[in-house]
Amino acid sequence: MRTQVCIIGGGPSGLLLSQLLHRKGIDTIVLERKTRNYVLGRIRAGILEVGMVNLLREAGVGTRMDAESFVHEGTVIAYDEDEFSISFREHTNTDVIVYGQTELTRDLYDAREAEGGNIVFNVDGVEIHDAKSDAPFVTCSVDDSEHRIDCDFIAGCDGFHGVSRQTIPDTVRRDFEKVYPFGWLGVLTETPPVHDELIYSSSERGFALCSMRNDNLSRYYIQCPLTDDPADWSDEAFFDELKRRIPSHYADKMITGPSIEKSIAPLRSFVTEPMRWGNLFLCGDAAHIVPPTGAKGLNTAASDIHYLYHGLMQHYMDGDSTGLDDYSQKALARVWKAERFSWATTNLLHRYPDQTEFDLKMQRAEIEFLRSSDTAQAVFAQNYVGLPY
Ligand code: RFL
Ligand code: PHB
Repeated sequence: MRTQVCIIGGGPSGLLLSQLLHRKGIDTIVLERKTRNYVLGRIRAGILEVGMVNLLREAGVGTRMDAESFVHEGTVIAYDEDEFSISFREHTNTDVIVYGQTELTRDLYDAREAEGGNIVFNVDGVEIHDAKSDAPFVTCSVDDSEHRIDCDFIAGCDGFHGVSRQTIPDTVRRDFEKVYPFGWLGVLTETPPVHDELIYSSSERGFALCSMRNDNLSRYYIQCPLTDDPADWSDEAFFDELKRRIPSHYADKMITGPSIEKSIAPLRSFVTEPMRWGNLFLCGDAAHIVPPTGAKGLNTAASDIHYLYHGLMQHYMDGDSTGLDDYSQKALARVWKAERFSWATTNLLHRYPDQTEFDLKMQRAEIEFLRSSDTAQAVFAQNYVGLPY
């Protein structure tokens, strides 16, 4: 088999790149280790920045998103019984939308399939060969038959546990990592959200987040020890704990219901440099991870795709490789800023096992500064809605 761009990973990054390139007449093959239903079963991001929204529209997959998503002009920050709102609209003249990763991934699959896109599911043993040469190729097996895909470029969109990043030799690659001493226990319920804006809440019992997908689908999280098992958390125990971590007027009106998904995500900050090795380009979670506190994971994947898409278009349409040569540097410049915001927001709102009384006072002072300073709120809003590409 031969294609122009071989894309490893059929998550949002790989599908979005494939769909954008297809509309410019550039041929791709997407290799996905799991099934379509498995990928769609993962409950992940919920907030989209305007840059990602525009990219999805450009990819021709904006119709359902535009009809069904919800605009959020601000967010609530709560601490114990206190709270304040930060207006994105007032400080940045823009906003974010609520549209789940599951939905946008479904839209991308539907579009690729309707247009005859080549997505191969259930691939095993993907290996990247000769990435430094002008004739790279990928081998894999599907249903026990071996395949070889010759290509011009390889896009490594295979997430944090994929093979693409590991293909870059240790002598070239540098990894930067921080692992946090807690995770997030998340629950999805078919109940109306407790509030029309997200509530990020810092309490002495730990962090909590009240989010949503639509009018009758709520997504709630609580900070938990990494050693916890979701199976040990009954729905009742989860909601009891959540209610203790948010201001009581929200807790009193919260409508609870049986969970339809419950899982624990560990929190990690991670960046690998460089994001290009020869003709292999890393995108999204394959290259970087953020703790979810800033809602930046999926949005940063989208900015990588923007840079790579433009670099590939320049190469194929104008014979100019500048965009590809600049890919790693441009993507990383934005990634590190999203990393900083996600790390700082995590530090601001979570309880750490080794926190001293002094550390707690510092955290409280920072939250109160954010509450009282228009400038600090403008900085928060600017980061939350997403830095320009
Ligand atoms: P994905 O979504 O991990 O997709 C990678 C795809 O590659 C496939 N794959 C392979 N395919 C072929 N061969 C191999 N060897 C392969 N190895 C892996 C995988 O099956 C998968 O389908 O990465 P992508 O596309 O870069 O998208 C990134 C986003 O998924 C991610 O940044 C966000 O979901 C992060 N994230 C969140 N971000 C937010 O902004 N808000 C959130 O609330 C939020 N919650 C989360 C999250 C990530 C989580 N993970 C990764 C555990 C919650 C969780 C649990
Ligand atoms: C979510 O709705 O899953 C969500 C929203 C905002 C975050 C993290 C997760 O910061």
